[in-house]
Amino acid sequence: MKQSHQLSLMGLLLFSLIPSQLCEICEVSEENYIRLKPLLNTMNQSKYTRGTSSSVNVLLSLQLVGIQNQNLKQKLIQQIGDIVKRRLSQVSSGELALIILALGACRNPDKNLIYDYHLIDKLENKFQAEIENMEAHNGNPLTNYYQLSLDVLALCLFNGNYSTTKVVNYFTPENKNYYFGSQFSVDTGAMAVLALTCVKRSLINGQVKTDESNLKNISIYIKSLVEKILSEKKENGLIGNTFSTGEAMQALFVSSDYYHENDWNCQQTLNTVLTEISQGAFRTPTAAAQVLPALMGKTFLDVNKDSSCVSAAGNFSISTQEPITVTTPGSQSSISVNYSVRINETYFANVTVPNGSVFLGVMEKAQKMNDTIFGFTMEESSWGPYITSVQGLWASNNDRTYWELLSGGKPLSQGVGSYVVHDGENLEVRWSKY
Ligand code: CBY
Repeated sequence: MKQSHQLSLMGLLLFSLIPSQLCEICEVSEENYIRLKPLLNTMNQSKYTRGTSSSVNVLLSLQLVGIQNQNLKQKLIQQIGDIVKRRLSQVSSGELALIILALGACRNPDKNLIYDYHLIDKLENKFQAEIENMEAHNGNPLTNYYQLSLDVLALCLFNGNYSTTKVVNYFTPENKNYYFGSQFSVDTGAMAVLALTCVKRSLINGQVKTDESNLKNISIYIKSLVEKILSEKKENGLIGNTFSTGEAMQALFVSSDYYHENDWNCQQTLNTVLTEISQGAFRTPTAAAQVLPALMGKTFLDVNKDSSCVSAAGNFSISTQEPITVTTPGSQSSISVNYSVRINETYFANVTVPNGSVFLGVMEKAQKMNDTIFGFTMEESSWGPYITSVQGLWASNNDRTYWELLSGGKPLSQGVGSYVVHDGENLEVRWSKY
């Protein structure tokens, strides 16, 4: 091959590997901000007494979009401050990453907490522990790849130490941790795209040095993950399901060099999410917090833009009106459902609960009826209660086992604390592998 030819081929190759950093963003227009109000009401009216993650998710979201609700922000920062001072050892790697993102998102005094309490060093250690667990337990991290992606993202944005080669080794798109069973996890893939994009940008800027092949591989991974995310796009524009769409949008905003304009109709996705908001789909604070940034054209990569976190949206008021409670109309005051626990055998019960009850109400009633068969334990997560054991059989991240929730044989897309059950429904908790 002639040298000039070789040169132009090289140029072409470089051009395709180091795409411009332009972003395709569609966002809610100012006159439509009113349609976001239910999200803000949910975040504002929450009690934030349980767990850590929902307050962290909400603070990060408010900081990113520049909402000026000082009362709420102060309350959240104080809570997070308490966690940082008192019980950091109990916090998972991804939760710590979120804390760093939330505290670091704005030019404000709370940012100092990150450095005063050495949060970056501590995150490096927690990330290392995730990797060691993978090495000891068949590639299974202590938590999951959604959290590992958050770890890499926070380390990358706040100049922590991480090995680019390890990132390249562990984040290959074929890795089983992107999947639950045969289902690609859009939430996980989206968070990985954000993390890998940050790593790619710091390699290109020369902030981090590495060999060419790592940069090339990271670009290849982003492209492949973006394809997987887009292949989960539904006819109505949602990507994955209602709750993963916001994060998928963020991933697609930062990776527009890797797909064609016609591959994604952002406006359609945005409109469907707005409709879902009006139907009350985002009634938990974490759900509201995770969808809001994308709707306002923001991504987690904007965290280190060092802005003062004030925006046009900042002033729109938040009412104190109570959220509409979920009660289905009708005269029936109680309903009956079929509930079963499936391990190898299936154990049935017919359970009567008040109309409007959530899945957890059914489980509690069944437990009262027969504690040996229907006894269970749970822990608080950012999304509400998570079932950890039934009949004394415990879910395990090392074994990739969990208690799956189903209705009519189909997996639910909400947890036990938010799924409202219907009369005559066949509910099941099933011992499963992911
Ligand atoms: N967050 C995390 O660490 C969680 C990451 C996440 C990918 C998460 C979804 C996405 C997100 N945005 O937070 C996730 N789920 C994971 C990793 C998991 C696994 C947890 C174990 C582990 N290795 O960490 C696992 C076991 C596969 C899982 N989720 C199970 C379940 C079911 C829980 C049932 C129970 N035992 O209580 C359930 C209810 C699915 C089912 N049918 O059984 C489930 N998850 C759901 C529905 C969800 C969505 C919640 C939506 C909602 N409105 O409540 C979810 C947003 C989420 C939380 N899971 Co998981 C995904 C979705 O539908 N888009 C970081 C941390 C700092 O907060």
